[in-house]
Amino acid sequence: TGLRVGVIGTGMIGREHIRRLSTVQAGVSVVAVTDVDAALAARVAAGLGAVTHPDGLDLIASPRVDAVVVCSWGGTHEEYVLAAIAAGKPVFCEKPLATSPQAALRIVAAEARHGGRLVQVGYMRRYDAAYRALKKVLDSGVIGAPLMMHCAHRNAGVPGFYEPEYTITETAVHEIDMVRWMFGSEIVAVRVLRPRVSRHAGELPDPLLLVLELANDVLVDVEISVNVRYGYDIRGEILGEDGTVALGEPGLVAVRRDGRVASPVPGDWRDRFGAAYDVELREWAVSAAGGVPDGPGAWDGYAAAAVSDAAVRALRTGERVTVTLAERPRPGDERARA
Ligand code: NAD
Ligand code: ISE
Repeated sequence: TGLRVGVIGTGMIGREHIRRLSTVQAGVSVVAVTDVDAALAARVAAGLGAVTHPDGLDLIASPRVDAVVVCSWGGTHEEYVLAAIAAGKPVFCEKPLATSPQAALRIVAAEARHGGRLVQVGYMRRYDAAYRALKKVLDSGVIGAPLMMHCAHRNAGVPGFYEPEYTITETAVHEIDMVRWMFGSEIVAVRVLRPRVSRHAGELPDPLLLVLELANDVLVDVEISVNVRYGYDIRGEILGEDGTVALGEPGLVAVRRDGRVASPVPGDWRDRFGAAYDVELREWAVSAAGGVPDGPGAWDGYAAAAVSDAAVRALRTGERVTVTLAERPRPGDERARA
């Protein structure tokens, strides 16, 4: 019957991932789901022919579940990822891995004690064709040594429960992970600048400008805007010593009419990153069925949490905040046994 997956959290991205695990990936079936909204979980399960569990820990313990996908709210991720590690089951956890660096480090330590990789974190940009093409050009050396990167992360709007700090912990965290991967260098300090607030911002600090300093002296600026209305717009351009490379336009077509050129802007993350999630989940399912995950892992989740935490402090204080990462345990490391 192939890989039997249990999904915790059947909200927006939970249902997206269930659909792709059930339809895009051969040899995978979603056999169990759970959600604190039991009626929602029951509806999703009925559509799949899956069973529901009263809670995430019960689902993880089920002998019918080989691997776990965590799509509940960020604050709940740590408990489920630790339980999956304790059960020795591969776990794909949506970002963020945890909501504090300390919690993420507990996961890093638990996985090191287990002695091999079980955790993958949902940083899907690493699977996006455009970001991969950008990295390929950078790594080829054709634009020379990188100096700076300019990024913009714009959401058309955000849900009502979106808190001010989510601009960092839920949204900018994607760029935080992406630049560590893109440049193979850690972020060592962060500043958050606050321009005039958008009239669409409500209670949110929107927009923001993050300045990320990397250990290799590359400087990255990230515009975060979460109420731009016109669509979901993700931009990135790297300045090198000999040239630049930028993400292309996301629309696949351009319509020329009445003296204008128009090309579509994605509506939300589902439109923009749909194909990236497909690759991400496919590669994860293959590794969960027998290989070792090579996607972003617990350590990447920890590093992102540490930078996020610094950025939240920078947002609150207006100061430049430095980031110091803990020592990385090796698998089976004695220090992780403490
Ligand atoms: P959502 O509110 O639509 O869905 C979350 C679901 O989890 C809800 O149905 C909620 O009832 C359920 N839930 C909460 N706590 C639970 C618990 N303890 N046990 C079981 N179910 C629980 O939110 P969403 O937009 O789907 O986001 C979910 C997670 O996915 C977040 O961590 C978010 O950051 C991440 N996410 C990632 C991306 C991406 O681009 N990679 C996009 C969207 C969301
Ligand atoms: C959401 O949780 C995501 O992960 C999206 O990719 C991001 O663009 C959005 O801002 C977040 O709220």
